[in-house]
Amino acid sequence: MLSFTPSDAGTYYIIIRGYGTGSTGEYEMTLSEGPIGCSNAQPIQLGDVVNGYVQADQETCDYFDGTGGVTVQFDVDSYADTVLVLYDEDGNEWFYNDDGGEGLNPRIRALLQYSGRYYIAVHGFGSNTGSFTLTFQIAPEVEDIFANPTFLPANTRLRAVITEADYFYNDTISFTNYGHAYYFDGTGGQTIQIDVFADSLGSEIDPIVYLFDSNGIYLISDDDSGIDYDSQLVYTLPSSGRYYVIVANLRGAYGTSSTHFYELLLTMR
Ligand SMILES: [Ca+2]
Ligand SMILES: [Ca+2]
Repeated sequence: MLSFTPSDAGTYYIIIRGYGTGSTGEYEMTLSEGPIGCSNAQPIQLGDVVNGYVQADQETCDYFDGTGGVTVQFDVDSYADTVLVLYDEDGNEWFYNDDGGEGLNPRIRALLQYSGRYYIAVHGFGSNTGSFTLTFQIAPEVEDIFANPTFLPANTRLRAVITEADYFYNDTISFTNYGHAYYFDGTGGQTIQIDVFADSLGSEIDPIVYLFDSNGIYLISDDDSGIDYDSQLVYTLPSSGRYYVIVANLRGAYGTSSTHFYELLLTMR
């Protein structure tokens, strides 16, 4: 089998000949369009750890035959800033992740929707190039971040540290990072302000804050509206009830109380 990605539009020729002289016979040939954006894929299996190299503006592709209902996880480890893309059997992009793993490494955690072929692609973010290791495994059990949130009192400044134990997963937004969940109860029409202080205090965290409603539905987020890279979210609550807050590190990293701390303030007017 030959798979090929044309670099230019135009006419291409295929020549088929016998190997050596006197080698004759009938043959059949089929020509079909490969998956969109994922050619020259190599087979991989659950449990595999494979090495590869990302070229500028090119994907390195693997394929696997997955089982519907199984949650799998892909992790890339690389010095280059890489991106992961998971395609379905028709080559349609299904998941994309840039920095969901540690540092700038991507991670995809996916509940497979059918039994059949999938394609997983690694490519450099922008024109990044470099060697990488791709790990393909059954997704480790991770408690949903909203299962056990911390109460966030109004008008009280809290201090917290993002450590390795704070790896979380949120199913509704298929989101993984390091951070914490909080909850508070609010009144419809009330304007709230959530400040996350980190960069301005000398922490290595680039904070991002997300707000969700009582059903865990995403409402709004803020990255850098505060001082330096700090977050400041101002929002008028649409209804009375419980709200959830996630504070995470946009750099996807964790550390100690001297490197990865932040302070959180919910102001209710
Ligand atoms: Ca990345
Ligand atoms: Ca930020």
